[in-house]
Amino acid sequence: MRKIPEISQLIDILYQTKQIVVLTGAGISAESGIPTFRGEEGLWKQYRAEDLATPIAFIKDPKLVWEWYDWRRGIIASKKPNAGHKILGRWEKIFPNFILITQNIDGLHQKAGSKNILELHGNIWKVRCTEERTITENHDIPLEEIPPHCPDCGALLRPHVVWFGESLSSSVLYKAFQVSSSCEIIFSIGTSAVVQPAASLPLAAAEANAKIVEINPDPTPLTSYADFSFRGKAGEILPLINKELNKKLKDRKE
Ligand code: BJW
Repeated sequence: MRKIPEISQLIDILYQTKQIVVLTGAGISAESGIPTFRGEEGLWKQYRAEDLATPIAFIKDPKLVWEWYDWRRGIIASKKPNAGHKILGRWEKIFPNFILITQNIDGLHQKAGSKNILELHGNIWKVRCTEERTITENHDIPLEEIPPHCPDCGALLRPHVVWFGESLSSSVLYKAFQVSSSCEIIFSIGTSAVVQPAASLPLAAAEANAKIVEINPDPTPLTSYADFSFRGKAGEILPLINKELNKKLKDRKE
């Protein structure tokens, strides 16, 4: 098995850390078979974000936008959490103050057992009434009607996700900055670190003297700020870190 020298240093820090924050992006779900947004295989190579992931696109053509989300819901529904999701689910039980902030809307972290989650960009399994703003769960695959309408008032329903140019939930964002600015270590896993305001969370943590750990096969704008930079897939690197962490925890018990 591959040995990465930095891991033992990271474990020493993790072992003494009380506040851990993990920020995840589409890359953590890539090994589950869910496409990322950017890069050669990313959704934005095939589709234009302006046509599908903005409020203007939805006003212009709600059917087109919903067809795209219906297609993505079909893909996501058939996918399972991978080793990366599962390890983060377990860390929540090991570390007393562990918060997971995700940009992902796929719900795979919850499927892997994570509970303490801040979903920055919403959830693809929720729909929101464009008139009443009520949010409900909807797991229909395919959707019964495209575009779907609110059963109570008949108005259009929209995916409960955050599109470009839209504000994130202020309470979720406030909490995300609060925990990032008070943690001792922040992991940035599987995100290109270009979409704001999520990309600023690790920097807010660093300003408050937290260590930054990045896990990504490719460098990102965050890489030069990272104290630990693991160049690889989340589903490979997280098990390596977890293995060393378990060894250390076992030694402590003995
Ligand atoms: C692996 C891997 C493996 C592969 N293991 N890793 C300040 C400056 C400039 C612009 C702005 C700014 N503030 C706001 C903006 C505008 C905009 C923005 O940031 N634009 C930039 C792109 C320039 N932000 C917004 O509009 C946000 N709203 C906002 O801030 O409101 C106030 C405001 C508005 C306008 C102006 C100013 C203020 C909202 C952003 C909403 C993003 N929405 C989406 C769609 C969600 C719904 C859906 O899924 O349909 O969210 S876009 C898309 O990008 C999605 C993601 O959550 C998000 C981030 O992408 P992510 O997760 O990083 O994925 P990728 O594909 O980019 O990267 C994957 C990474 O994984 C890669 O690095 C791979 O290498 C790696 N990887 N395999 C580990 N196995």
